[in-house]
Amino acid sequence: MPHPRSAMPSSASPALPDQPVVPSGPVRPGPAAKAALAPAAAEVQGGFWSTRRRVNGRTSIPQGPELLESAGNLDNLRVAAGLTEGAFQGAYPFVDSDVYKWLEAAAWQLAQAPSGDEGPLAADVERIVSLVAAAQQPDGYLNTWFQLLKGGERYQDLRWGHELYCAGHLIQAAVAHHRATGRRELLDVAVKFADHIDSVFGPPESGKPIDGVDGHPEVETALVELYRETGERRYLDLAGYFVDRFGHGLLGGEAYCQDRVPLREATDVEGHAVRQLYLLAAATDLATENGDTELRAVTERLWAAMTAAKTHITGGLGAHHDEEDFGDPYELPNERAYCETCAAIASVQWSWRMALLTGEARYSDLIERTLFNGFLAGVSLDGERWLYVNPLQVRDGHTDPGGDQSARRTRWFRCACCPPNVMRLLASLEHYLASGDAGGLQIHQYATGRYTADGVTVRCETGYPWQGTIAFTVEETPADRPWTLSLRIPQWCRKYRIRYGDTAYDGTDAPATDGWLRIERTWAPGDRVVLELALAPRLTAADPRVDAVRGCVAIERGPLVYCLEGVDHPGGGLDDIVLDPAGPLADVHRPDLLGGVTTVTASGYRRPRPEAGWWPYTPADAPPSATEPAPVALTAVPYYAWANRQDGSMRVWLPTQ
Ligand code: FUB
Ligand code: ZN
Repeated sequence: MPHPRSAMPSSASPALPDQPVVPSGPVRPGPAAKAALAPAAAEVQGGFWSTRRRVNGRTSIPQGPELLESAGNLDNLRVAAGLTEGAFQGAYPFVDSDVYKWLEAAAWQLAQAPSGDEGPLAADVERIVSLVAAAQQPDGYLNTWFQLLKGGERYQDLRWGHELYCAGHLIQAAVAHHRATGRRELLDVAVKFADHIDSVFGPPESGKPIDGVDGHPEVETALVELYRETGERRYLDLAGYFVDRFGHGLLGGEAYCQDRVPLREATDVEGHAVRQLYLLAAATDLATENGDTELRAVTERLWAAMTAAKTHITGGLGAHHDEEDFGDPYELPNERAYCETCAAIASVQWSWRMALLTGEARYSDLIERTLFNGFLAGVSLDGERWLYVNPLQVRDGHTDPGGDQSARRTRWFRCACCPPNVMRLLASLEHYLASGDAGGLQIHQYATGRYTADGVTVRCETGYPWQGTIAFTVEETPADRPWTLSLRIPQWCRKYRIRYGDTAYDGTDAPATDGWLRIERTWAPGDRVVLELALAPRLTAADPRVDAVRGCVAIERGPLVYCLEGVDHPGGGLDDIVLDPAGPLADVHRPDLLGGVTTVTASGYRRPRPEAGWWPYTPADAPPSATEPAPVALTAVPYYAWANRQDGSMRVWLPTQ
């Protein structure tokens, strides 16, 4: 069926869409792909994610052009296009990518607008797409930093230049624009740039001028998607060449930019977290398209290593501030947790590709943990302020004026990689929720909405994550053949019930296999299945090798990680707080608080302050203190909602003594 927008008139550009739009998202494995699952078409129509996406669509995305204007990103394009004169604005060679990520977000947003309702956003997109096209050089090259500041000196600094990284974001934006609207103005720019890159980069035997890779992977996964969109095999091969050239010293052999060891030989994630994760997303894409079992094994191995010892409870990734990189195994600090918002996004992107490739539920478990916690904390509830890094603790005496890499929400950053990245993931979120295969429909994430795969449509209604009841109604089904509805039983869930027909089953009667609860039958329209996940608050401890949190617990409820905030605990801050693990945990829904959240209360006390910083140690002795413990009622709020009331203290992990 032609997409309603495929006939949209264009005032600025006469180009008409060249093909009907089949709604699809950022990842669309090709017809010959070896993926176990294919993304399902989905709509989010209510509930938790609908609220967050409404803020994204009504506030964050519409404010993008003004922010990009005031940061100089758009002027850079104007100058490169010869439309105006001026100097390069911005601190980094990758500022163009902020524009491209915003364009991608806006494209996915346009895909959700009812036909004809795109209004100013469509006009902004069209205007900025024209600017990008005008700034492109005749041979396809485009990077305003190098065009304006470096006198056109291209590809001289692959380690830091980000030229291919920016190209990657441009390609992803173009694919999104094409998939969402059917228009190909931006796709034409992307194809021209990709062809240029293909003419310049290649292995020594290819005779091409440069045997090299970009210090920041990103173009690789983008090229695979461009192949999927255009059918042009050269882009897939180019992506494969790039992925296999990391680890050969072309970037000086540094782990930071994934050059210490060839990916196929890697045994653990390392280096700059976003770089590592984008590279692994590309490797998964290649394994999917090429049936490359060695590459698949690498991605499985590294994902297992990452989740075993390098992932914070929030799903946050990257332990170090100095190089934005992964630390050693079990090196997972609290105050200085880096957990860049972009790394959370990259993790979701990679894990979704893994989920599609393998069909395994554990990848969607991590997606859920990351989405609800480490990712969502990156944007304020009003959609106007951002966190670049996402620490797990902010101390009482913390003084931080905000800005890049700070623990304070900030309006925009000098390095503004995260905000438009959040915008594009939220705007395309429905594509990460469900999948289909020859056997039926798999629901990976629970959100009120509608999911469709291969002649099957199921509607989902739920108050998740506040409530554990998730009701499915079959709306469309083949009458004559059975199919399987697969529901992910989250890894955190200890108890569930499922009702279908007149019967209710618990986890013993209807066990989940490898995280999937599979219900196979010949369905009829109107059939209902109700899943009830027990959401009682719980305490979670970490592997004792994580020294930073040994003796601590975290409060969780359903998929949400909780934290204490200073604002809820006046009279002494959080540094001395101790939770009584034997005390009761109670949940209370508070529609008035933080846009409506379920809080968890617990009992605890403030540890008496020791008289000195060090004292002679005796087993079982408390440090000498002049004061008595003071009981405190603890109130925990979801981590994603922290720092929306004031810039105070916060902690996720709570000592138990
Ligand atoms: O280098 C481009 C982006 O800026 C990275 O992905 C982020 O980590 C930030 O350093
Ligand atoms: Zn970022």
